[in-house]
This record gives sequence, structure tokens and C-alpha cells, in this order.
Amino acid sequence: MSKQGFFSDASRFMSAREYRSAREHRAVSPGGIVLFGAPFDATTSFRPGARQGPRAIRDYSYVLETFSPRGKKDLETLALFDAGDVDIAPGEVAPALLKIREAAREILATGSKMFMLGGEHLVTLPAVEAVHDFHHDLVVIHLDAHADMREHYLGQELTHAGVMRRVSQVVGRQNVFSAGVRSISADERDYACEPAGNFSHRLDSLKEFAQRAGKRPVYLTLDIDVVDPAFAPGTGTPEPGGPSSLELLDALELLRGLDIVTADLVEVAPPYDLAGITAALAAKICREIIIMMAS
Ligand SMILES: [Mn+2]
Repeated sequence: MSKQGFFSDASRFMSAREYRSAREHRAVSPGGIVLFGAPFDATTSFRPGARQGPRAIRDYSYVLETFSPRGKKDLETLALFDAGDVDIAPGEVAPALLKIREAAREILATGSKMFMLGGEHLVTLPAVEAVHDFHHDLVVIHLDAHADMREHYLGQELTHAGVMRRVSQVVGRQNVFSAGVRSISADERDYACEPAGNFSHRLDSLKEFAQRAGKRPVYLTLDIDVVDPAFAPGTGTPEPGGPSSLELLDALELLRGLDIVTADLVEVAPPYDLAGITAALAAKICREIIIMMAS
């Protein structure tokens, strides 16, 4: 285990020059995985703090081994590179999303896969937009306690409560599969349930979603609040009645073998995290998904 944990302690997104040099040194390579943070939480509806997520997940990666007994691989043997965090000015929504999209494009242009640490869930939208430019047949697999399919929330279109609706408009509603959802408004339900079979409160539906994704490129977005707040209290909008951390890790196995070209883990909010248990779980989930992406 390295002294810093899995990831570097980079606190800012690298400059274009540093990026080129990393590429020249083959730290960033086609087929490798580039990790970056999107410390943004300007639209959180209940309690903010997710902007501190990337730092906490990196910190708590220290408690975990780099080897995954499930994936039977060691992170240290992978071409994994931490590009740091996107520089985001607090409070502004559109400029922040633009910066995240540009950062994602820059990474994807190297031929690398990508793993993004949120941030609130809205950060998924610019990342999906960037990935969709490279992969027009993209499938999005979404794990979340909430549907996040509101047309508007408090009069706004761009919020974490509506992010999956916006994502559906980018990639096509039929290409978005949601699992673990146990909180939904009546309006969202009409949208979420059409077409039938793309939406479930259960995690074992991932098996069917994986079959339907087949060989297509996949974007996996995981909102930490999909896990029961007893196991992941450090999040902005806790929703009781969810799976344990073990049940989630087991369910992720159903995605093994998919071509996950990008993944994100969002909504870890350290100010509400007790003893770092959410950040430690998030770091473990990152490890498992990154190893799955590299296989
Ligand atoms: Mn969400």
C-alpha cells in the first residue's frame, strides 16, 4: 500500500503541460484509467458538502489494500493515473459543468477510460456528454436511492434532482438503466417507467441490465446514497431502506465483463460522515469498479 493511499493527494486538476508530460511518461495511456475529482455541490437540495468528497475518498483509500480479493488484481499493477481535481469556482453552475466537460474530453482524447469522484450528482451530466461524443452507442447504468428524473426542481432544470432526466436526453431514455431506486415523485414515475423495464428498486436487476448492455460501452454512475444510510450516512439526502455495503458490493459483481468506459461515484458528503465510514466504503467501491474496468 502506498503512503498516500490508492490515489495521489492531488488537489487540483493538472495543467495541459503536466498532462502532456504524464502522457509522455506513459502514466496516461490508451486503455489506462484516469481518475479525477469534480468538487462541486452548488445545486444540492438538502445539505451541501459533496464538494469535499474527492478529498475524503482519496484520504480514506489509505485504509484499504490495493489488492482486490474479488477482482483478484492489484491497483498497483494497473495503468491508473490521478489527474487531480477540476478547478471549480464555488457557486456557479454552468461554468463548472463546462469545466468538467472539458476535463473529461481531454482525458478521453488520450484513449483512456475515466473514473470521476463527485461532487453532487449533477457532475454526471457533463461527463456523460463528453463520453457520448466518443461513444454514440453509450449505455448508462445508474445506481441511486433517488430517481433524479425531475423535469424541474425549485424552478431549475440543472440540479442533482433532475440529472438522470438530462442524461436521458443526451443518450436516449431507452439507454438509461436505473437500479436501487426507492424514492421517486409521482411525476418522475411516469417518465422513469417508460419504456418499461429500464427502472427498478432492486439491485439484482443489474443482471438483466448487463445482458441488455451486452458489448456496448457503458457509463456507470453510482450515487453513494443507494446504500442504506446506516452504512453510508455521509451524504446529502439519506434515504433509509437500502442495501448494505456488502449487498452493494455483491451486486456490482453482476456488471463484471461489461465494457465500462467511464464510471463515477457521487454524493459523498464528508461533513455528515461518521468516523469516515462512508468515505472508506466509497474508496472500496472505487477500487472494485476500477479493477473491473481494467479487466
Ligand atoms: Mn442521485
